Amino acid sequence: MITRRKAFQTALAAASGASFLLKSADAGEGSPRLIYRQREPDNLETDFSGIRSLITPNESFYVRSHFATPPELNPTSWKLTVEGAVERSLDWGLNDLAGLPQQTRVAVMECAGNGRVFLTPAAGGVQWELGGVGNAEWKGVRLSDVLAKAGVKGSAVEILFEGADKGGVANTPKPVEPITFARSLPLKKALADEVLLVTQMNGEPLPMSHGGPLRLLVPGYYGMASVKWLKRIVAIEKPFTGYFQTVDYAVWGKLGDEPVRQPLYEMTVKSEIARPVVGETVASGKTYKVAGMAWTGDAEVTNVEFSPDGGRTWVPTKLTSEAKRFTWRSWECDWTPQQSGKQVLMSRATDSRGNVQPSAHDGNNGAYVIHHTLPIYVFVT
Ligand SMILES: Nc1nc2c(c(=O)[nH]1)N[C@H]1C(S)=C(S)[C@@H](COP(=O)(O)O)O[C@H]1N2
Ligand SMILES: [Mo]
Repeated sequence: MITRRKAFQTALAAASGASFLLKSADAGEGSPRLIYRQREPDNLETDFSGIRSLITPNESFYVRSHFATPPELNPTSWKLTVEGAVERSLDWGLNDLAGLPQQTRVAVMECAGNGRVFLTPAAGGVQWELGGVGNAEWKGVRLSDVLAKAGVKGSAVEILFEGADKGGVANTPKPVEPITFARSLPLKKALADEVLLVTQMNGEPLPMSHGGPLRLLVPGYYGMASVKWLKRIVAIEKPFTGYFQTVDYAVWGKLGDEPVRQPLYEMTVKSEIARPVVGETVASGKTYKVAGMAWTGDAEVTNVEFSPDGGRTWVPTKLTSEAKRFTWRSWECDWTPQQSGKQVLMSRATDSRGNVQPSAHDGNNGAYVIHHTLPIYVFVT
């Protein structure tokens, strides 16, 4: 594929004799790079156009952190407290966790704000494009095994998770005190087989930026549920109504006729086009392999369609990886553009529950759950 960028790089390399430039322009393999969306706290997204395998390498995996990384991250002195409505409180080190059966889960994690840059009118917050999502192999112990050691009492309704990080927030109205990053799970999900306390990511010790030495992993839920730098677990007898549960990472639902805040939990069906990218130049009359990924919550992606004309007509694509619970699926489609000019490409996934990506964003979701068919415009020459 000779893109305009590549032609430019080729010309530049020829002019300067610097052949290494060609190499970087050619880079068809290797790990996708990270793109800064915010500095301090660092928020980085994956260059989604560089996705070429089902597993997102650690060095390419998006980072979403609300506060500065907590300073005390020594794995040997790290303590996890489990308390609240339990028979026995636990004060465990990582060596205690290592004594439980080790489990691996491959799971996709998407920030609930991924795709925010596509919202019109523009919404505040980190301007994620396509790369606030990744798929990794996580290893650790079942949360349910740890909770069984503590003995959750029958009065518990939710399990609360607190990170070691805290700080101020931008949204108003806001509390004055520093806020800890904390989220809860309904008891049923907390006890589910897929939910892990994670110490390894893609075969390496869990990197600090991804919550090392210990994080929660909640497959099927948006990323905010997977609390990083996990310090404290509390079995609680009333639903948690903290800042990151009801103000941030919450959407408008309905109780009868009344709009009420509801915590975000499960991911919704979504697909994204990795290639071509926005603004790419593609040649008419030549076949281009459009490629991307698709994922959903606790269901399977069953179908992905492609539209070369902004959603007017749709053609089937080929799913190129197996359906596996909680992971994403790759898809591709041959496209031979005929007309030159600016064209809007879209993809649309369907899952096994019959959910289909909508054509427009639901305003009740505010700046979250951005899973409508996203317009990727390209120039056909
Ligand atoms: N303690 C803590 N946990 C956290 C966060 C955070 O800021 N602090 N961010 C959450 C959000 S919004 C997302 S999307 C994921 C991102 O995980 P990652 O940085 O490993 O990609 O972590 C979640 N867990
Ligand atoms: Mo997130």
